[in-house]
Amino acid sequence: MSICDKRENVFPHDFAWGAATSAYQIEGGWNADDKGLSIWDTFSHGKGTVFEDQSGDVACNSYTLWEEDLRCIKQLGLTHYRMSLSWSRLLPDGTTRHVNQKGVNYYNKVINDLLAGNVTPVVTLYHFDLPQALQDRGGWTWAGVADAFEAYAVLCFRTFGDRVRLWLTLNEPYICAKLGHEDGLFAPGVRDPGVSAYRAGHNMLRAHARAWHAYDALFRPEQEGLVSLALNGDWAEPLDPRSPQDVAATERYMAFTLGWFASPVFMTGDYPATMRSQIEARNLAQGFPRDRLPVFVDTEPRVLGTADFFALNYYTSRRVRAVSSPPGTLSFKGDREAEDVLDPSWPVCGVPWLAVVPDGLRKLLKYIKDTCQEPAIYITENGFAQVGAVDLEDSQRGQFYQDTLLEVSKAVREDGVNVRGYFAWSLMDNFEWADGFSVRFGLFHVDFAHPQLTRTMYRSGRDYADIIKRNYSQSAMKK
Ligand code: GBH
Repeated sequence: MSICDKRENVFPHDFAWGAATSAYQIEGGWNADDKGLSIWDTFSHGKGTVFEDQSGDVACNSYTLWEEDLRCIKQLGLTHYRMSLSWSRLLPDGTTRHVNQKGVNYYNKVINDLLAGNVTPVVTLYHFDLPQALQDRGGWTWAGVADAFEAYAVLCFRTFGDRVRLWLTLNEPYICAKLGHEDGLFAPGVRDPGVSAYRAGHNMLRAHARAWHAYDALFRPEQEGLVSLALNGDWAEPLDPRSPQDVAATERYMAFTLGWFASPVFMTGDYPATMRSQIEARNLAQGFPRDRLPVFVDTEPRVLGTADFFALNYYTSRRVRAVSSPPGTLSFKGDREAEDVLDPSWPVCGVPWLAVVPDGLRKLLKYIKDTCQEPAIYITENGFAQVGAVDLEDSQRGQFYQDTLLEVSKAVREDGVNVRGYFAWSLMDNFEWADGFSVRFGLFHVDFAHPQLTRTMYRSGRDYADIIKRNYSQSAMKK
């Protein structure tokens, strides 16, 4: 039975039906109106970092074409829209010494237009685009970045918090730490295996915690909003479920991905025990620096409990097997001693990394319920990519959303998971980071060759709108 046939009200009446974007991926206007540079401006302007040397200089030009985006949002019938703010558009040098009023005006208009259209904004403060001026001081590996982030967050809460009630501080610190500082595939393009990723991750947690505490003390009493951070996580299962090595490797894999950030914030206040023991054992055995995985100190604001809900970005699932690391090579993968592979029975959509496994989401939701003290959960990203020739009749993607939301409804109804909302990635095709414009995640097609950057609804956009309408009106009837 498909989700469309369900008579009963499976989603809560106030379930958030959303779509998501991020500033650098859609805005363009990279140097318009006094915007400062971000690390993605720098990184994408370098040679050989992005597919065909593309950049987000123009992207969907949402800085100018916001009203087109709003039309798309309304056409889908979204109740919520997740967007991010460009730190360096608001604070060109990353600090509050100079606030760029034109940036403030832009986001005020976006937020006000959403509210006027009865759409609830969900605002991410940081989605991969650190001000270059802060990178020049060491970026996320520099301890002072937490002060700068706190000041930026306070400015945003003060400026927009009278209208924004749902905040995300950081998007996917795992990706920023690992791809940005271990692999060098994302900005800032640092390749410093086994060291910088942990340091960057630690400072991101410190920064997040500062922002949450600032909100809690200064703004929550009046604004009554909620603050969290968006964590990405694949669901993982052992390649060979009968192999104790693979089972243990799967636990390590989960600890070194979702657990890296979920454990300090939701579970224990520290990194997962397996992560600590793996890294410490390797430091000892191989003479690596002993302080590779930083320590949480109690002279700093506490990290445990600094999220008012769980925000999950889920895309795919993995099979995991144990690998032993070659001695003497310092690396994240070496520390983890776990390797992920695709299950040949899973269909892969577009990009090689995206195996389509909707029931992996259901299992991951249950896992989060069980390990993170039954938090309220928003699925802040989930989506399906298209590559190559554009197909506006993308019935596969519509089916994907249908199948996935059926699994979410089972998590709610059968597993008792408190899922509060779902955000499709993405509202429209956009700059897909290192893959440039070659990978299309949109519910709307964007014609990047056309000067107007025309947005056209895919068939999957109609399908998603239908799902929303059906569930929304059903729940309205039941209310
Ligand atoms: C999310 O990142 C982001 O929040 C969003 O901005 C992005 O557009 C969306 O997902 C889709 O990717 O195997 O070397 O090709 C998810 C992080 C980063 C996961 C790139 C897959 C592929 C690396 N994604 N990664 S590779």
